[in-house]
Amino acid sequence: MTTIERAEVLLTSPGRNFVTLRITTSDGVTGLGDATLNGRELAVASYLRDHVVPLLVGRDPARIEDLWQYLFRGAYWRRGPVTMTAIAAVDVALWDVKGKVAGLPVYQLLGGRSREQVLVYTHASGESVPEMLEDADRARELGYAAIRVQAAVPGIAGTYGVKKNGRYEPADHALPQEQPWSTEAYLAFAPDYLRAAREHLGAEVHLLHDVHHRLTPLEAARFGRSVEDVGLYWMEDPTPADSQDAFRLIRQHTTTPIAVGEVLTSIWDVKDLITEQLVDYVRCSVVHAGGITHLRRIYDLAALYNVRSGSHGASDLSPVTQAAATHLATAIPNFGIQEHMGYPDLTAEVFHGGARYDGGALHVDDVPGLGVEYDDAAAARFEYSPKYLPVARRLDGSVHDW
Ligand code: EZ4
Ligand code: CO
Repeated sequence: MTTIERAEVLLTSPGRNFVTLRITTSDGVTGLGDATLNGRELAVASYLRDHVVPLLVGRDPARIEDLWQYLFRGAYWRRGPVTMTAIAAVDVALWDVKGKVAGLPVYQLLGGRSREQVLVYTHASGESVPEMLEDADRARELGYAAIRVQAAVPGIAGTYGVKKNGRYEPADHALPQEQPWSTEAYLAFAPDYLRAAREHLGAEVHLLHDVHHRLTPLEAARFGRSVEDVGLYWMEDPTPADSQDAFRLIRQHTTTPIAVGEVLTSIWDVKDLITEQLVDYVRCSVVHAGGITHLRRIYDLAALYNVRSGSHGASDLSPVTQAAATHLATAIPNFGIQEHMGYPDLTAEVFHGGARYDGGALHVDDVPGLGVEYDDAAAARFEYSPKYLPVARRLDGSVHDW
């Protein structure tokens, strides 16, 4: 019988930190899984190295579902981002192995092609509204038909979600940067720049906006209502992630579509949102929500309730995740849209291949598995060093929500 012979946890930092799990079978087939949890990378690396890899060696790599259940149900401690990212890394690496063994791209193993291409949205942002609009023009020139727009709130230094010097990398400090936050200033400013973006870009562009969990349910309801004329594709993460209940109130008051999920890690965290149709898009990711196996389960539940996918795809999710998400998006019936930011130039020196961007969409090549290779020699040139996401404080000094 073919067994899992080796599982290695690989750390590298080609432009930013990435953790990768590589599984090698007794037949010499390798598979890759992303294990990157932004700002908490070493916790997942240890979870894998110290507590998961010893359980994998000697097992049948073909039994993806059984290994998923074993690692999830068998661990006693369930859910949470560290656990679910570790399980995802194993799951995605095993799908990669299965594809290579079968000689088929992963989307074929998931039921085959449901669409010709995977619609993506990218980010446009600026320290000022004209700068944001200029960035949106650049995205249009690159062919993007869907754009997430964010502008720095005047008087609020270092607004989250805005590029600095043309680069979007929120986790770029050795210790967390503390950023001020004012809900009042944001609410007074954001509707106007969203309107300016709509006027500038015209009716045919999909416009998205990320609230980054900063509002109360009532504030989010009012905000959603106040931008209904903009016709947003979605309002992302309006409230802190802990409460699915919050969305009932938001839903009663606005027809602005709602997307949520990038910090949610299991089907139980989105169950009420989906079954009560409180959101329009689920944005969980392959890497943080238990891999292809579990995200597929979430999206299948969503399909029953007319909720569509909108997988998180920021650049802290590695090219392995981007490829896995694109395979899944190619196969599922209820795909909505996929986030696509691209990576720092150096990233391609370590991760070869993967999903290809062309004409506003992502495409996967018909190669066995996920189609991503990891270059050990290149990876060795980029040493991991701790980097944190910022922490938001209100103007009175107290910690605000994500
Ligand atoms: O804050 O990926 O939709 N994208 C985002 C990102 C996330 C980071 C967190 O690691 O909101 O900027
Ligand atoms: Co977001």
